[in-house]
Amino acid sequence: MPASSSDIILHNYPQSPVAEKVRVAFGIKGLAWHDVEIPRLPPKPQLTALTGGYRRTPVMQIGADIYCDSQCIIRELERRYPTPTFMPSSDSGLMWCLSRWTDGELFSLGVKIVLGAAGDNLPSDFAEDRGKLYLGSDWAAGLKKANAQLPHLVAQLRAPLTWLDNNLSDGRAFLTGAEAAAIDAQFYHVVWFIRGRWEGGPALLSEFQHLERWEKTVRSIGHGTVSSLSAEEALALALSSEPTSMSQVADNEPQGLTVGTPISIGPDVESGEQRVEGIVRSADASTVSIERVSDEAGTVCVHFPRTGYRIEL
Ligand SMILES: N[C@@H](CCC(=O)N[C@@H](CS)C(=O)NCC(=O)O)C(=O)O
Repeated sequence: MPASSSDIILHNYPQSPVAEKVRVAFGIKGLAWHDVEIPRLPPKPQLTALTGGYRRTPVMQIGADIYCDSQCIIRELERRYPTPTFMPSSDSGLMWCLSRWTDGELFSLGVKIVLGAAGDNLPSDFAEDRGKLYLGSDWAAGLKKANAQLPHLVAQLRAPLTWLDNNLSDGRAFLTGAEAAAIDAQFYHVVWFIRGRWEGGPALLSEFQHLERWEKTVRSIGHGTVSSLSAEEALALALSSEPTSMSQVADNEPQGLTVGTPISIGPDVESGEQRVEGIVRSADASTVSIERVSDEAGTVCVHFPRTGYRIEL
């Protein structure tokens, strides 16, 4: 079935833990979506034609609106499909703050354990690419250090696993109660990664019976309804659509952005990633959206989170 400009498209690949977070989020909301499989390593020309250079996984596309980063994707899904909510407890602010830990510190710990344990067994192109992305320019030394310090890294992970196992020990189905929340997907993706990609993962997790029960419950939610789509079809859809997001900058903008300000934006880490250029279409405390025009994708609006990203004017 051909995709329409209001359909959800996820650019991702099966092994990506951050994509798994979003796939579970689709499951929580029972959404239908199109799956575009992208390469695990750059170049990713059809993806970057849409994003303007952002190469990470996943990216969500709805017509000519392109959502970079799982934080932005989850926020937009909640806006477009409010029921069932990603925030069933009355703590949405706390949950967003907690997600900075799951997506930041916790994910990075998972990456160090998986890459560090694999050591010299990683294919060299993959080790170099992911090394630079997550450990910076001195990635080879970082990888060796992670390998040598594995027991220390595991101890860092085991503490929060113990806390959350304890949290689940009253028999609740999900982290905040009876309903699945965004934080379940946000925590689950790291557990999924550790279990599937580190040989010591299953043994570590077997210590936590409540966590393992929760893991099964989250897994049983599934990924919503998925159908595959080619990267060419996705690009053609962007070209034939117009962005639907509004054009507006909220008050008290700390970086002086206004509609039409030219900026560049990228993850706020020293990873050598290409920054994306465009003109501001909208901005508020949580999100900045830029407009770009290209022959391949036409006019697109590319959305980024504010936290974790650096804007340069
Ligand atoms: N903060 C980003 C992190 C995305 C991320 O680092 N994803 C990994 C895959 S799990 C990645 O991009 N790896 C390199 C690649 O896929 O090219 C998000 O939440 O979406």
